[in-house]
Amino acid sequence: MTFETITAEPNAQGNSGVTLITLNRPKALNALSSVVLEELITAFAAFQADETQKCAVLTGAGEKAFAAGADIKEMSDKPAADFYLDDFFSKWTSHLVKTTRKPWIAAVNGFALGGGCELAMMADFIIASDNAKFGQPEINLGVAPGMGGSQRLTRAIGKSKAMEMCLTGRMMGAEEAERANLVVRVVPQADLLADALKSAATIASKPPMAAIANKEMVNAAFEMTLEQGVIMERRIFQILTASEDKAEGMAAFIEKREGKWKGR
Ligand code: CO8
Repeated sequence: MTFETITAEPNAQGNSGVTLITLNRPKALNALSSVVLEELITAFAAFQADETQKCAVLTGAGEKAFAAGADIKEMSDKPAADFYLDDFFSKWTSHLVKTTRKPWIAAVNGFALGGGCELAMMADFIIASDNAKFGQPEINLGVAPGMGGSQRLTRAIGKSKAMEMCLTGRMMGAEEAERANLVVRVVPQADLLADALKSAATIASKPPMAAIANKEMVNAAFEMTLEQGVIMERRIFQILTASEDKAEGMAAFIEKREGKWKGR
């Protein structure tokens, strides 16, 4: 599959079952234009539909940015009615967060600002390079986050830090982002992609249906009461006990061998 503003590579760098998707407008710091949006939706749909692919990594081309936000040049003279009538960015969230049921990781390799930070936070988790910088600087443009930043950032790092970042537009460095639980870990920039691909390959080696179920359960913690979430978890667990992979996984443990997964 060829794209204009991104690349998508199934079985990336020899990692079976791992799709690498790269935002590829480094001169514009991988700003998220409407073409990027459409292409990302297509790439994620292809990843979701391809039974051989189990986990994806999303990163940015170049050494400076994951994505420096929505494309300001494209938005600058767009009438408000168009933002509203097109329900700007809603398709993105629904495709990347809801339709993509398989796990995916954001490997943040520099600036992740505005829509870039919001895009990273749509991932199941974030691994950051040591030069990563996160921020919601929309206030400097006379607007505010529009792709979930005010909600996901607040849930991830708490009210005080999220509020301060949205109100001042300041950037948060990688070390602080790790302390604040925004990212899983920080690695040297040169090692970022290898680290993220390794993590994705580990996930891709797990029973695929169980991986989807684990993702669904953890995400439910943000949407449900504790009681509802615990019931939902128990029901999914019970459903998984009927899977062929459960029989295989437990037999493999007892027979001291690796499991061979069917994904059902
Ligand atoms: N959009 C378009 N182009 C961009 C963007 C962007 N977000 N960010 C950088 N670029 C371009 C620059 O214009 C420049 O292009 P050119 O060479 O043609 O002038 C090139 O990338 C390199 O950028 P800089 O020269 O500025 O590089 P610096 O290293 O000096 O600065 C920064 C890097 C600090 C990242 C700086 O580029 C910057 O502040 N960028 C904008 C960051 C920002 O404000 N992001 C938020 C955008 S708004 C947003 O995401 C809102 C989403 C929700 C909207 C919801 C509506 C419903």
